[in-house]
Order: sequence, then C-alpha cells, then structure tokens
Amino acid sequence: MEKTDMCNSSVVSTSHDVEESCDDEFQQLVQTFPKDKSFTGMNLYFFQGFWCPSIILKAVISCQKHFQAFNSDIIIATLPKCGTTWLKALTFSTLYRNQFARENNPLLTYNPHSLVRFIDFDFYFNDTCPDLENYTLYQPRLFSIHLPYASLPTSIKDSNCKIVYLCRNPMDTLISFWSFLSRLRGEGFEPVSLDEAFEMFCQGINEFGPFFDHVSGYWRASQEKSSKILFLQYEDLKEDITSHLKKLAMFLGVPFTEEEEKQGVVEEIAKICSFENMKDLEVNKKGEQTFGYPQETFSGKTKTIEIPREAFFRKAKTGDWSNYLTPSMAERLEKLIQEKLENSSLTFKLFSKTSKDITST
Ligand code: PAP
Repeated sequence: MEKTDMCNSSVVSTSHDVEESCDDEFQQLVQTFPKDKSFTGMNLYFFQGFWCPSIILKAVISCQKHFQAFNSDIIIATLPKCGTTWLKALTFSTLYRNQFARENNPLLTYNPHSLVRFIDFDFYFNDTCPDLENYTLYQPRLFSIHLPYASLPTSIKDSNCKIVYLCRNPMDTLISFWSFLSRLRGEGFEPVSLDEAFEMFCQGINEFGPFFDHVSGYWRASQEKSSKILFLQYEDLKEDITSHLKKLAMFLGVPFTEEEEKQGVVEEIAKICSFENMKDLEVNKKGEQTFGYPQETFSGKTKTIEIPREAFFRKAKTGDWSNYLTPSMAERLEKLIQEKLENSSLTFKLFSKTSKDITST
C-alpha cells in the first residue's frame, strides 16, 4: 500500500497516516476499497460512493459510528473550496451574536476554522470517541463536515438538527482548489498541471467527490426536508449577502429583530465576515491553521494537518475560472453540468451579475 500523505510540501504537514495507525481489521477493510490519488497529492479511497481522503478514513468511520447529534445542533456541510471559511464565519456570527459583545466578535482574533471545528478532520482525527457533550462555550453546538449527505452519521440525518449546505459553481471550485495547491507548494512538491487537475475533477476524483454527487445529494435532501437543510450557493451570497444572512438567521431559529435590523446588525455581520475584512485580519495573515483538534484534551496525541491561514483567502471572485480554463475546457465542463443536472432543478451561476456575461447553466 502506498504511503499516505497530504503532499510532500514543507508547509503542509501531517503526522497522521491511516496505515500507521490502523489495526488489522481496518487494514483488511481498506484493502478492499478502490484507491486513487487526487490532483492535490492526497491518497483517496472510494468508500460509500465517494472519494475519501485516506488520512481521515478512520475518523470518518468512527464519527459515523459514534457521533451523536443533538436536536439543537447546527451542521455546516460543504465540499472543500466552496466557501467553508466564509460560511463558518457567517453562521458563527449570526448564531452566537447575543453571546459576545458586538465589538468583541471572536472572528477578529480567531480564524473561522478555530471557531467552528470539523467533526471528521478535527474531533475524530485523534480519537475514536471524543467527548463532545460540552466542547464549546457557545450554545447550541455548531460543527462542520465535508461528508456527502448519504454518508453523514445517522444521528445527523435522523435527529432534528439543522444542516446549512453551501455549494459553488464547479468551475470556480476547481480553480480555487488548484490555486490553493500552488499556495502550498514547498520544496519537493510535484506541481500538478491544470490539465491534469481538470481531467481528474471531470472524472469526479477529488476529495469528497464526485462534485456533482455531493451537490445533488444535498440538493435532493434539501428539497425533501426544507426545514432541516438550507441549501445555499456561494454566488448568491456574493450577490446579496444581506438577504441571505436574514434567511440564514431565520433558518437557524434566531431571526434578526426589527431593532437589530434598525441598528444595522445584519450589515455589521456581513462586513466582519467579508473577504476584504477577513483576509486583512492579523490572525488570518500569519500562522498556520491546525486541524486535528483537540490535541490539548487528548494528551500525547499529536496528529495534525497544518495549513497556512493566508491560503484560505485568495480572490473570492465569481467567474475567476475564465482567467484559467481554455474555451474547450469550459465547454466540456458546461456540458458536464448540463448532463449531470439534466433532471434536476438545480442551476449554477458561472459569472457574477456585475461582470459582462451572465450565464446560468
Ligand atoms: P477550505 O475548503 O479550504 O476551507 P473554502 O473556505 O471552502 O476552503 O474556500 C476557499 C474559497 O473561499 C477561496 O476562493 P478563491 O480561491 O476563489 O479565492 C477564498 O478566497 C474564498 N473565501 C474565503 N473567505 C471568504 C469570505 N470571507 N468571503 C468570500 N469568499 C471567501
């Protein structure tokens, strides 16, 4: 079996390796899964119909087995590069706005990934059964996850907890992903051409992909259970953040009061969470974001993934793909969108309203 690693980059490090840590039974199980390598360099196993990064496969299995959702929980679900960081900031600030002083929003001093932790990448990464009863200062509990809908822990699907899903058009998602890699490159990293990344993305081979299965799974579930799943699109948030923040607050059960609206609370949250504000905060300009929490609680466990915080903030533009994809690549991906969403009411906005072209596929 190949060595599992995020990549050979000197700036991304992980000491966690599925092969190092698993028992015989687990070893035997993973042998039966098809495997491939993402264009990010990450080894992937095809598990339950999606490409699971090998470094978290064990954590995924543990969280599926042990995670107990509360009816009051809020879960943020996304594919990587679809706006997770932004949605974490928006949901945290909206949900907990009465639990901290307005001028002391913790986002000013913490990266959103420190405030809203991944169930799989953080909590179950170091422990098969972490104690999550009271892990947070704030109530209700707020988590995030990259798993497809079908693979969520049963208690998330069966309880009354709420899920906020954010997707993004596949072209910008791919470019964001591919560009993210170039920001992580260090000594010894093998650059992946855009052609190669494009091909793999079209084939659905990337973290938590296939892309269209992930998006369609949550879309269908949101159509069936609209009070449980709020389905949002990055491009819509970019176009009109105020109305979407109100929609989010309503869905979370904490609607903005008339008084709050008069006081400009909605606009204030939008501003704090804006790309322009967040990328310039000291906390997001330097240092590394560590995944693999809570190392402090589970002493002696040191498995982590570290990513430079500034890599989470690039351009945040809709339609940036047009600066990278050739016309034939764009045509192929557009056809793929049409084919994959043929029987779906879901559409993607490929450009922003402010740019010359508006295409909705
Ligand atoms: P992750 O999966 O690594 O957490 P994620 O946050 O989902 O990444 O997506 C990163 C994208 O969101 C980047 O897009 P880009 O590459 O096209 O620029 C990043 O710039 C963008 N982003 C980060 N913060 C914000 C924000 N506050 N508002 C809007 N977009 C944001």
